[in-house]
Amino acid sequence: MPTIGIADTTFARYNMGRAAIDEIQKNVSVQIKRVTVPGIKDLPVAAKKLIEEEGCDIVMALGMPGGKQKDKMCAHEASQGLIMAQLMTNTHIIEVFVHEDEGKDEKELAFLMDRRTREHALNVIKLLFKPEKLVREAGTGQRQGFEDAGPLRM
Ligand code: RDL
Ligand code: RDL
Repeated sequence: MPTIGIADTTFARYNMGRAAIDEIQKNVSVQIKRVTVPGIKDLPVAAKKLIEEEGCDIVMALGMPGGKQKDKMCAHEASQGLIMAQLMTNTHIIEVFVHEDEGKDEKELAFLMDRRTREHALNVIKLLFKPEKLVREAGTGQRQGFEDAGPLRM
């Protein structure tokens, strides 16, 4: 049975790990390993350990960069670390970041954090079990959270 790793943070203002696990378990039967770290800069090593030490086949890295400039910098650094961890392990780490200023209020932010997490959980399932489904969606302007952009109309 494949193993999906879930790494999330205490900094986030919504329980993204719980949403991811709920969505995965609604759709497939897999083993899940979850870790929670303080913030997004702690996600790269947490994800790498899930892959190398816990045998995860794919990992979701879930986090919420804050709205300040230093948080944006922090998110960029965390992203680079996550990409490095993917290259070091030859394993996908699906980064799900929702910036705190993406929602116009707390309700919209919570909605977005839930939706983006769940939509990326479905992407993880496709990457693991049905990669041909993603090929069918190529070029269709998929977005996770708010509505899809859609394909270009010509
Ligand atoms: O290693 C401990 C912390 O440095 C680490 O957890 C950071 O990711 C924490 N952190 C910041 O220091 C910061 O300035 C976070 C943010 N901003 C942020 O916007 N989101 C986070 N962590 O998840
Ligand atoms: O690992 C899952 C996602 O983080 C990853 O697929 C990103 O490349 C998705 N993505 C963004 O998160 C974003 O803020 C994309 C863009 N912007 C973008 O402009 N174009 C993309 N992806 O193809």
